Amino acid sequence: MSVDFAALAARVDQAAVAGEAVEQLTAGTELTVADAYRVQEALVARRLGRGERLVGVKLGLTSAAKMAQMGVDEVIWGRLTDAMSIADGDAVSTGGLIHPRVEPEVAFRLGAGGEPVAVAAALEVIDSRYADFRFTLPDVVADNTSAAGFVLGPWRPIPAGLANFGVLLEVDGQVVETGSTAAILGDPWRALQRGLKLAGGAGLVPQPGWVLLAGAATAAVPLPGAGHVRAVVEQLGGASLEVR
Ligand code: OOG
Repeated sequence: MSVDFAALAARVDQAAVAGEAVEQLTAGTELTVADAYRVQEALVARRLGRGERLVGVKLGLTSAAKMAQMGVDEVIWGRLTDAMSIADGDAVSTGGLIHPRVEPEVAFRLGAGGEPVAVAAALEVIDSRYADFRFTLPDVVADNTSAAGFVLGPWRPIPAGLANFGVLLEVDGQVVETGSTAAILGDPWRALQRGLKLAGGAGLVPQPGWVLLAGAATAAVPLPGAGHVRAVVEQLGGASLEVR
C-alpha cells in the first residue's frame, strides 16, 4: 500500500497550527522510518510554503536520559525554521502549544562548507503533536522530532574539547535538571558529525549561518506556564527565555 506523505504531513501540520493533539500516525498507517522522513520533509515544505525559512537542523534522542524518557532508542533529526527561533531572553507564551517541554542543549553555528564556526548554550522547546506526548519512532520523525522553538545563547569560539562540560536547566533560578555534554552521544562533536551526515544524506546542503542543535543533555521538563527558564553550559554560558 502506498503512503500518502502529503496527507499525513497535513495532519501533523494542522495539529501544530491548531495547537491540538492528534492520534499517532502509526495508529492508522504502516509507516517505516524512511517514510516518516518523507512525511517530515512534506510537513516542513508546508511551513516553507507559508514563508518560513530553513535555518538549520536538530538532533533528537542523542542522550540516554532522553531515550529512556521517550522509550525510543535511535538518534533522529529534524529541520529548524526561522519561525522557531526565539531571541535570547525573550518572552514567549505557551498559548498555541499543546504540552510544551524544554531542554538544555549545545548549538553549533555552521560556516560555508557546513564546518562549525562557533558554539553556544541553547534551550529547545519541544511540543509533540501527539496525544499525551507519546509516539513511536516513525511518529516522532514525521512530527519533525517535536521541534517547536529554540533559543541560542551568545556564540563563543569552539573550545578544544566539548566532551565534559556540566549542563544545568533552571526554572526561576532553581536547578531542575543537571547533566553533562558527555551525555550527548559521548561528545556534542559526535552529534555534530552525525547531524551533518544525516541531513546531507537527505540532500540538505548546510548554508553559512545555519544552526545545528546537538540534542538535549538531560530529560525534558514541562515548560512552565509562567517563569524564567535558563540553560547553563560550563564554559559556554547560558540561554534563557521568559514564559508569560
Ligand atoms: C523528541 C525530540 C527530542 C532531543 O533533544 O532529544 C529532542 C521528543 O522527545 O519529543 O529534541
